Amino acid sequence: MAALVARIRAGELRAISRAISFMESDPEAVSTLAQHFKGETNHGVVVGITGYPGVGKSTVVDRLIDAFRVDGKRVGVLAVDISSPLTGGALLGDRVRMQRHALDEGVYIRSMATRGHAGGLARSTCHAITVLSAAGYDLILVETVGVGQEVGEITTLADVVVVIVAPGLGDEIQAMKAGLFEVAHLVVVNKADHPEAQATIATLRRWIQPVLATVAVKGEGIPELKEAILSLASQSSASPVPSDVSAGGDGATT
Ligand SMILES: Nc1nc2c(ncn2[C@@H]2O[C@H](COP(=O)(O)OP(=O)(O)OP(=O)(O)O)[C@@H](O)[C@H]2O)c(=O)[nH]1
Ligand SMILES: [Mg+2]
Repeated sequence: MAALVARIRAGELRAISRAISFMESDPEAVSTLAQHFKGETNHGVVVGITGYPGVGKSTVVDRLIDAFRVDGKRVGVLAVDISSPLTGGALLGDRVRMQRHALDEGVYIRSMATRGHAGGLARSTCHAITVLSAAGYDLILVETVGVGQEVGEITTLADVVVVIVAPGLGDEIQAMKAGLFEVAHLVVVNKADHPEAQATIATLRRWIQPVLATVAVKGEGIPELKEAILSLASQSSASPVPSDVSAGGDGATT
């Protein structure tokens, strides 16, 4: 285990994957690794990217990877699949889209399934964040679909929560009802190339600030989003390492 930890700290991708898989399947591995990572304070900025299926979360993440890499930052991505009929097929799309980063040593991308049980997102994602932090990633981007309890769970894990919506009033109202905007540090209207986008942006800005606009497929608005994320992260830099890694895999937070 000590050898594995050393390889994780050296940023070895295979060691990182092994440790995350280990922790997903073996509560004992969780507590052993937790001992090694205990007291770690210098962790990457965790950014939650959430929103309804198809709003463009993965496309935004893909472009953010580029933007952070230009700055020389190392980026870990956790694409969390909540295994619901709503998100069927999402994982394949994520993998294909982000595949172009596969040869970049500074980027680690992993899809995670939560198998639909309560607290699943918090537990397995928290472990993965701990491993990526130990491996020295500067940014850890967590993509989750913003439905159900995952909405609340992401706030416990992320330093900065970005809620993405697409133009069209229906989506906004649904998101409001689900409490999505309440957890947001930043709201992004993606697909700003859509004819209805300006109306959506104007409506949202009456209720909430800040609202950014992006056209992720073209990379538009991504530099501004990156800056906004970094600015918010510097304000919340006192946040501790996720703490439930030491809870022996039962998902309890302390
Ligand atoms: N016109 C337009 N299309 C976009 C934009 N961003 C993403 N898309 C398209 O929207 C579709 C969904 O994008 P994804 O990035 O897969 O969306 P997602 O939110 O990750 O989807 P799930 O993971 O399935 O919930 C794709 O076909 C994208 O090419 C944009 O800014 N403008
Ligand atoms: Mg996606």
